[in-house]
Amino acid sequence: MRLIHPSARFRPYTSASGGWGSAHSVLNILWREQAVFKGAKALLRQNKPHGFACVSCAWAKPGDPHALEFCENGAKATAWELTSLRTGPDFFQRHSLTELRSWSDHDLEQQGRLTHPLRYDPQSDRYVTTTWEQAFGEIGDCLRSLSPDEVVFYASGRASLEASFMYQLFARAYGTNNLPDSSNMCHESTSVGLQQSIGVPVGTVTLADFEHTDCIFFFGQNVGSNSPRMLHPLQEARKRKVPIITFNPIRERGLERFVNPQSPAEMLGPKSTLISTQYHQVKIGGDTAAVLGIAKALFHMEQHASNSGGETVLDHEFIAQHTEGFSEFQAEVERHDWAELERISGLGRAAMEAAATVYARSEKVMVVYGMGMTQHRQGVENVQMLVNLLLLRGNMGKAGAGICPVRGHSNVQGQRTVGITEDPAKVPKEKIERLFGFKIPEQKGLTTVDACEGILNGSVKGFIGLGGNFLRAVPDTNRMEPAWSALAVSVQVATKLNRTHLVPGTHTWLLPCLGRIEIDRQNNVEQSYTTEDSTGCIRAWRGTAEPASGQLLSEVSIISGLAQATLGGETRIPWQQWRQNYAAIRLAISEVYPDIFHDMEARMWEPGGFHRPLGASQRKWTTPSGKAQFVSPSNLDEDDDVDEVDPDRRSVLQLMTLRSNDQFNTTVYGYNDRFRGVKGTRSVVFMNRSDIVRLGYVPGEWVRLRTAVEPQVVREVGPFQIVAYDIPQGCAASYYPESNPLIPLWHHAKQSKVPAAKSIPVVLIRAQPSASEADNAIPDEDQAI
Ligand SMILES: Nc1nc2c(c(=O)[nH]1)N[C@H]1C(S)=C(S)[C@@H](COP(=O)(O)OP(=O)(O)OC[C@H]3O[C@@H](n4cnc5c(=O)[nH]c(N)nc54)[C@H](O)[C@@H]3O)O[C@H]1N2
Ligand SMILES: Nc1nc2c(c(=O)[nH]1)N[C@H]1C(S)=C(S)[C@@H](COP(=O)(O)OP(=O)(O)OC[C@H]3O[C@@H](n4cnc5c(=O)[nH]c(N)nc54)[C@H](O)[C@@H]3O)O[C@H]1N2
Ligand SMILES: [Mo]
Repeated sequence: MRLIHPSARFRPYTSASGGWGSAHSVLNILWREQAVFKGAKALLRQNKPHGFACVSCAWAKPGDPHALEFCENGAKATAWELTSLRTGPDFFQRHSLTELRSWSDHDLEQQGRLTHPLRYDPQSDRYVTTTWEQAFGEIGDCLRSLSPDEVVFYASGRASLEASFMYQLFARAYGTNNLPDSSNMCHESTSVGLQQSIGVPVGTVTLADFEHTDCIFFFGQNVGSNSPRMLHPLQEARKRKVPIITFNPIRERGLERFVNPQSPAEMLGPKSTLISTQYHQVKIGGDTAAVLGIAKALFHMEQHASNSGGETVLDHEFIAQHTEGFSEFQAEVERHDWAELERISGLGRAAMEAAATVYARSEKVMVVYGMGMTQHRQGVENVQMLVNLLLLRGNMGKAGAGICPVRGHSNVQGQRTVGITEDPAKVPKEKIERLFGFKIPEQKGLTTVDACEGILNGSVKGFIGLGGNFLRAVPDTNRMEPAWSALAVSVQVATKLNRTHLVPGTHTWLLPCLGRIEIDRQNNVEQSYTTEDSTGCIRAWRGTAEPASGQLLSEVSIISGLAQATLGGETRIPWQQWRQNYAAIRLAISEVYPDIFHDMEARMWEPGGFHRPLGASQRKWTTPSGKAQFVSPSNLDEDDDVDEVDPDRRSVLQLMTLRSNDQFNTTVYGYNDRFRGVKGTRSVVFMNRSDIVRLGYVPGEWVRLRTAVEPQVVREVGPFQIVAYDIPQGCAASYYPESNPLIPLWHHAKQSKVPAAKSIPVVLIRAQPSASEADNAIPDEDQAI
């Protein structure tokens, strides 16, 4: 089945986010996935006590849930997993991998759930069914024939705490710390930045803080599409007149207006809630300059207050008692004049002063942020600038204040907590060695970028993927695919078919697993599982729907099967016992991490779960200096790589790669991006109208995008149609994952190695659409001024 696109359109979206559009969209997908009844029934249990944790984002789930505790995109994710469609053995008999490689991401996953364990057969170029026993045995043989440091154990951020804990033990007992996860492409800038600044790798804000805060800053996060349930606490805060100050290059609808689709009064009435009270369209990569501007304004206000005997603006007591590096930071701020800060941020001085004025008036401020901060060359410093801003007025370690990174995958934060990390220094080594009777390898493992380098240079020979779509999510995808075929072993554990599964190595398996919404029975007992959300809250859940196929195994079972086949009885890890009773895994987790997980079995069912202890929330700073750290930025200019191609940067645009409202990462549900007004296509590049004219184009023209650094390697995507959009001059946007071939592998955050997917220097090249692309073009009249 190939998708017939609805015809492409572009009509700026003028309604609020949420509302009828959202309700309509939920019904649509339940219908399309043939999951109306099953899906609707499941939605009532979503994010509820004794129900399942939404498989979409990691935003906190309240202890006293609403009657319907889900959002449009959470409902889409549920329908996507509970679909009645199946990708069974007959599908693979009909289609070779060569053929399937010409299919789109959307069409692949749209085939439905995988049902049987599969092995790639090179002769017929097809996946053929195998048995679990045989698959485990053969994979075990393959892994034993490789050297452990040649194998990568990737995790995508969905697997439960139980499965994740087992997975890292498996990798380490096998002999490697090669444990990259999706976090390496996502919030690793947070983990590195916050650890240095405040001594914890995670955010400090909890749901309760939203009830106390009196001001919220929002940097580079698209709440309406990517964490819509957060719109509820934001709406509540707005009802209390809490100002929300947003920094984003484009005017995201969810950050402007919201109608709660679960409130009949709002749905029927004319009222929507204004979300952002100030909206600053900062240039891509201009946030550090913007924060320095706000700090500069605060220092001026402070000076003025001290001259006139007014109230102080900075919290001097907090700064003296709790922080280090303040005077260096202040000197750095003074070093940059307004003209420079205005040029780099793209904001006027008055805008930065306006933000500072509200900040100075507020007593309990929180900063929320997302990929717009972390996926930059200066991703780590971006995060640290946000902390600096909070520290200036003691907005850390008190109710209603703090730092709030919005994580992506629903258990990505938890995976790190239970040991999925390439850095062995971050796991309790002695305890694990003593309990389980093996030595943790000392050598640091590979991050995602390192793993890609290893695949390119042939030093990585085996790859196990616990979920995800690695080959589509990573940078430089056009260079990665050919190299991937040289893998000796590729094992992918998945729920649905994706691109990564279609590029086989010498020995290749595709192992289908239960989704988290499905009932997981072991020995006839229904098992529960746990996750940790973006606010450090740990909670138990259980699946509620019948499994998509009788052949599916849980992730826990698959890991234990692989581990037993690979390691035999080499360790004291009780794989078989754990597989049969997940409470035994939790007991082991609480023995290894007692500070966080003591009495886990009881506490995990408390309403709303339990919070992990965080020093920074008590103003205890576990940094080397014992204080919270002001960090001075090393460089305000996002892109120091461009000069080699175009020193005056006239032709170069700064490209950010975005998610639409109709996708979950590489899973493309559909071709509409409702809030941005785009329908029926993803082949677009959003540009400022004056750039379009200046570069000699007209809206609607077709172009290819080419990366403007390292010209000896041609990195191109397209053709895309130009859409005139409200975006700062010099900036452009296109969709992820289609644009991933543009990101050079080395173009990542300097300290965290998160690919700089939000600041790719590109130039345009005029192009011709194919007949079918031209057929589905956005009509000219949609772009008339
Ligand atoms: N429905 C849905 N939900 C999701 C996902 C999904 O794909 N679909 N993905 C999940 C995952 S894994 C993650 S990590 C999160 C991602 O959620 P987000 O963090 O919201 O990530 P993006 O969609 O990439 O959008 C980043 C936002 O940052 C802005 N931005 C880009 N560059 C800059 C900049 O330089 N400065 C500023 N101030 N802003 C900038 C963009 O305009 C955009 O609004 O969502 C999670 N939830
Ligand atoms: N250009 C660009 N690149 C990016 C980003 C960007 O903003 N721009 N964002 C980055 C970010 S933030 C992230 S997190 C990564 C995401 O990278 P990944 O996490 O690797 O990718 P996903 O698209 O989330 O993975 C989707 C696949 O997961 C499988 N799956 C779904 N549910 C389950 C489950 O319960 N169990 C198992 N075993 N498998 C399951 C399905 O087969 C599905 O096809 O991409 C990164 N790449
Ligand atoms: Mo993410």
